[in-house]
Amino acid sequence: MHDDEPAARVLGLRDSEVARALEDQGYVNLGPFLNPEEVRGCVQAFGKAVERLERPIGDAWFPTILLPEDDVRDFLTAELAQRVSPHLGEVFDLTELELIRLDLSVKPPSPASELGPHQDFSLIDERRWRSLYLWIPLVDTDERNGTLHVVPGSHRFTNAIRSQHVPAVFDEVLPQVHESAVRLDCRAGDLVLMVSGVVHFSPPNQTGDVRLAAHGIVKPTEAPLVFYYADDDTPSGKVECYELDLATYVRQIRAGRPSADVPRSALVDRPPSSMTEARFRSGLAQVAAGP
Ligand SMILES: O=C(O)CCC(=O)C(=O)O
Repeated sequence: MHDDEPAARVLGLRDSEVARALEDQGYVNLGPFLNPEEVRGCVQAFGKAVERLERPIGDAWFPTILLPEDDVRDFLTAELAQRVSPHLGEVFDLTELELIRLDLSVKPPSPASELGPHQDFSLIDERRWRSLYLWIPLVDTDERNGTLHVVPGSHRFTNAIRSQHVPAVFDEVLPQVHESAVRLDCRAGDLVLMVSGVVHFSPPNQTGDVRLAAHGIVKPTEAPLVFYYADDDTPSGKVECYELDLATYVRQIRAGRPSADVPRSALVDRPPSSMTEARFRSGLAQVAAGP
């Protein structure tokens, strides 16, 4: 974000105080959202999906949107949508916002299941609009099973342009990230909302059971999806923007440069790829000073 540009507003929330909290702090736990039966249904769907995979799920954290098995991925999204979608209108004005992703965040019981500090990829032009990340744990979560941790307000001073090909890393400030983060202990079925762009992480799952969360993204309906791309052929210091549908976006994460018939919609300045301690500390001070 440039200092001279006003920050994009969070639009489409039914509760304006929730919208202000999201703009200011970048996250909010709205409490109970799915009922116990709906939570059980989502967990059972995961069990069926694993049977269909006929292979071990491994030790590392993964989102099921990246499963290569199209049928299993689609099965899970349909099962989750059946339970989550009927509630979305309680929180969002669905004439303004649309759900563009819904899958499972799977944290197997393993030291390898840690998910380090990161910002999610930006899916829209965050200088104009805000998209929101939904996180709905399907078990009670705490430090032991690797609950979500967030750095309050970090969407206000970190990169607005992020993708597989335009990374934003926090390796230089790991102690500061951990010191400034808030741990979100939740009950199964709670809804946590986060502005896409907030720095977050989840420690390894040290229990004996897999830790599941349904997670998704809503974005303003009018905002096109943007795939940010850069390689050696990109003009120095710039990022290429392509407007794609979600399936193509997910494919391009692996495939890289879009084919020549996809028009480039813009060329924008490339943000710094690694967060420095000075920038992180000054960002935190700006957040502490108020909205
Ligand atoms: O479920 C988790 O542990 C966190 C998931 C997450 O950070 C993500 O999907 O970006």
